[in-house]
Amino acid sequence: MKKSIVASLLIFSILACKKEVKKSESKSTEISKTEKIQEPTKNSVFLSIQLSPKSGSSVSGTTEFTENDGVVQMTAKIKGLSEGSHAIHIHDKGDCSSTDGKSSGGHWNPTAQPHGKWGAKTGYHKGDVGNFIVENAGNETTVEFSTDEWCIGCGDDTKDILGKGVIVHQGVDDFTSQPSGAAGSRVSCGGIIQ
Ligand SMILES: [Cu+2]
Ligand SMILES: [Zn+2]
Repeated sequence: MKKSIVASLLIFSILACKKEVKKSESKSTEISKTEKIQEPTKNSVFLSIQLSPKSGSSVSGTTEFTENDGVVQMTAKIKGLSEGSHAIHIHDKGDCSSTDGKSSGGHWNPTAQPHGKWGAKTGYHKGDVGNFIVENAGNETTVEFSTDEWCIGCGDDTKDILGKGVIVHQGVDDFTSQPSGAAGSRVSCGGIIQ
């Protein structure tokens, strides 16, 4: 009789012990969950993508997008371009599968505006980043652009660059020809995909 009481006490205390362990485990999970929820409220998003050669070029590089307090900063580092001016745009699709880069579609234009120079009163596409100059063909060229008219993954179709594509052109954007500024062949492409 005594033995069985001792045995059942032992089992009881083992069970009680297990329960306590479980309780403290669930507590710690709750804490880490709250920590994870707090992260996005900092409102900082970072995305780095590769630019791949297209149309028989050797133009490659990277493009980084950082969103802070509602402003998206784009930093593109491009090499393999010829000296002079070249256009860079955000196109409608993040699909760079075709050899000529045309799988990325036309300019990203969610607000149904004419093509133009960024900020023009007559209108411009949300993808009309513009032109940049390559001063030395042997060096990497950095292109910087920032705007509060974009976001990274916010879900607002008029602002969200996620799923779109970065296109570098061989030629110059004249800001007037429709629908894409007559910037010539697409020499580098990168899908804006996480
Ligand atoms: Cu373009
Ligand atoms: Zn355009």
